[in-house]
Parts: sequence; structure tokens; C-alpha cells
Amino acid sequence: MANVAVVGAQWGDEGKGKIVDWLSNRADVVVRFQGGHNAGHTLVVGDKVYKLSLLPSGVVQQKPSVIGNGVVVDPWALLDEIGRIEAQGVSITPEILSLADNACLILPLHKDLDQAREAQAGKTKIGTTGRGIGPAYEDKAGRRAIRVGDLSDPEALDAKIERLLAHHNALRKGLDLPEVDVAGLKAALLEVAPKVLIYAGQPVWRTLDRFYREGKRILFEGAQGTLLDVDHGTYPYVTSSNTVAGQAAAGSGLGPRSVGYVLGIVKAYTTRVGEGPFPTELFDPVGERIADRGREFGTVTGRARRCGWFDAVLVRQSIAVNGIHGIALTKLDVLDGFDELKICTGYRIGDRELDYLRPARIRRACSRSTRRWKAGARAPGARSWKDLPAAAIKYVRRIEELIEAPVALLSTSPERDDTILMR
Ligand code: 2SA
Ligand code: MG
Repeated sequence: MANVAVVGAQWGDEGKGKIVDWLSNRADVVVRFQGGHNAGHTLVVGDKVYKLSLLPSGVVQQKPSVIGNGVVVDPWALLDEIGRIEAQGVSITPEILSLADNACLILPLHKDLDQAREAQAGKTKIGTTGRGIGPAYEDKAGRRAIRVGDLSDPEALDAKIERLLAHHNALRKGLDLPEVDVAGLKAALLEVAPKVLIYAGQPVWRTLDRFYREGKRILFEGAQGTLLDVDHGTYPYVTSSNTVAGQAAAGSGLGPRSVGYVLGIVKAYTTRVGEGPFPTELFDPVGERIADRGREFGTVTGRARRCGWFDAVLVRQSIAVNGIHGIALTKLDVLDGFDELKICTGYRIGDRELDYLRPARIRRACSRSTRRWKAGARAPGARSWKDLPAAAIKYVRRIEELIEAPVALLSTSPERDDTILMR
């Protein structure tokens, strides 16, 4: 199938950036459809490392790249990132980048709110990236957000800012944050407006509709992962957007039939950053060794990621809620040299066994569960399928069997070329 949606099937950081970069080669346009600059996609091309947050990975290969309506856009962060990537020799012109005029903005007041709430929450904090993502989506759903297109109509802006501030200043009072004034925010927005509006010429849905009708290959680039989805994830320890493949259509302005092949990105073990349940988490030297070998630190915030064994229950569930056709299995090389690899195949609650995770009960289920493990094989890293030792192949086949989906791609290093096409 021509079009591909790439989604994380765990808690993010599965290696989507690398796979999207690899697929960009075969795509005509790359679209981001949710999240914001909380995402961190690392692309390694030769001796260059590109760290993208908000920009679609297609920019690196100079493919038309779209930031869709489902994304929340911090205009200052966007301009910073454009500057950073351009400094690495990649030019980002309005011919390359399109920004949806109906995407909602992340403003400094969203970041303030995100950080103040996290600071005050203590033990109940979510462990957000502190980028203002949640508060921006709240305003979107609350119908008081400022959107990209609003920047082109300064006259109408006052009333919109006033409505937004009526809400925020009340909240800020309770959090001991200083009041925001209309004039200051308006001045900041008008200053940034022309710099971002150059990317918001045509409505994005029209650009994409044209591409679609012309049979161009569209690559939908998901951020975060399925277990962070606001509906299907480990709520409330989730991000504030839908991260599943269904959102690829709604978050870009195309219909569901345009989505095509759904590729789930799955790490050969499990990681999570931030708070929340994690049934296979390791708190021992094995976990530390995985973190160390896998360089498990957040691209955006540099936070250390929690590490654990592969959880087949979670991934099978992700496959269902996304409609995943096949997976790309990443970071197999990290498991090189372990004497024993374990895979979670179910949860035990008292004397009951569960082969799914029920979000509403997840805390209880996980805190009372013990895990049933199946020992896997040793899986040394390899750079082509025929080089893979029998033990690694066995591990991959076992995963396929448990998650009931085929491994379509295998990635054995961060490098673009170390990708094995399985079928
Ligand atoms: P937020 O900021 O409101 O979206 O945070 C809510 C939860 O979502 C998690 N989250 C992520 N988890 C993994 N990776 C993410 N992106 C960066 C990366 C992370 C980084 O790719 O490396 O640099 O720290 C990401 N973005 C959001 C977050 O941890 C919360 O659990
Ligand atoms: Mg990441």
C-alpha cells in the first residue's frame, strides 16, 4: 500500500524517527497529526544527528512536510527548531513545510500552567515534558484556544485573547502565578505572527487532498505511543492527544481511507518516561544495563527512561486499537549479550490471569500482579537478516507469535541503513 501511518505501540521512544526517516525515502509527503514539541525524534544520517521535536522527519530529506491540525504548535519552539535544523545545513522553506492554520497554539501561559501544576502535584504528578501540551489541548477542547490562522487577523485577536485570559488568569491566581495582560500577549503574538504565517499559506487539508488525489505517497508520522493515548493509554498517566492511527486522518484533515498501511513501532524491550504503571519494569542491574546499552534518555528533556522486559500483552493490545498491519522491531542490538531475555505473556491478579490491560483498573491490576515469564533466547545485534543468529531469530519469531502480527522491519542500530526489510 502506498500510504503508511507510523505509530508507537508502547510508551513512545520506540525509534519512530529512524523508521520514518527510512520510509521518507519512499514517501512524497510526511505529516505530523498529533502532539507537539513534547515529541523527540532522533535521526542519524552518516555523521549527522538531527533531533526533531515538532518538525516532521521528512524535512531532513527535503520532502514536503506538513504540521497538521491535530498538532499543538508553540510558535517560538517551532522557529527555534527551524533555526537549529537549518544551522545543520537543512533548509526549511515554505515549499518544504506547511502548517495547518487550524492548529492550536501553545503559549507561554500553557507552559506555566503545565509546570506549576506538576510542581504542586507532588506524588500525583504525571511526569509531563513541561511543554504546555496538556493545557493547550484543554483550551482546544474548551473552544478558547488561539489558532495559527488567528494570527493573521490582529483586529479579532483582542477578543480571543481576552476570553482566553479570563480563564487563565483565574487559574493562575490559584497557582500563585502572575496575571497575564492582553497587550503583552498580543504584542508577542503579533511579533511572531509573520514568521510562522509564511508556512500557513494554503489550507493543509487542500494540499493533502491534492496529494491524495494525485496518488502521492503520504507518510503519517505519529509521536509518543499508544499507551500514552488519552483514550487507550494508561490514563491519567498519558499525554493529552490521541496517538493511535485513527488520529492520522482526523489530525491531518484526510479521511480514514487515506491512511493505508499501519506500521507499529515496537522496541525489543519496554521503556517509559514519566510516572504511571509499568508492569515489566526492572529495578535491578539488568534494567540499568538495558538503559545504558540502549542510551535510554529523553531526546527533549534528557530524562532517564525506565526500562523493562518486552510486554507482549501491551503490544498485542496496541495492535488491536491501532489496526496495525505489521511492526518495525527496533533496538534488537541492545539485547546482545544478555544470558536470558524475558517476555511478559500475561498478568496475574490474585489467582486470576489477565491477557489484557484494562485502563480503568490498571493501577490495581499492576500493583497486585506477578508476572508469568517465558524465557527467550540470546539476541545479538546484526546488520542483516541473514547475519542474525538463530537465537535472535527465535526471539523475533516468539514476539510475532505472541503479538499476533508480523515483523515487517527490523532495526539493529540508530543508523538509517541498518534496517532489515522482512517482507
Ligand atoms: P506531556 O508533556 O503532557 O505530553 O506528558 C504526558 C505524558 O506523556 C509522556 N511523553 C513522552 N514519553 C516519551 N517520550 C516523549 N517524548 C520525548 C522523547 C521525551 C523526553 O521522545 O524523547 O525528551 O523526555 C514523550 N512526550 C510525552 C510524558 O513522559 C508523560 O508521561
Ligand atoms: Mg522520542
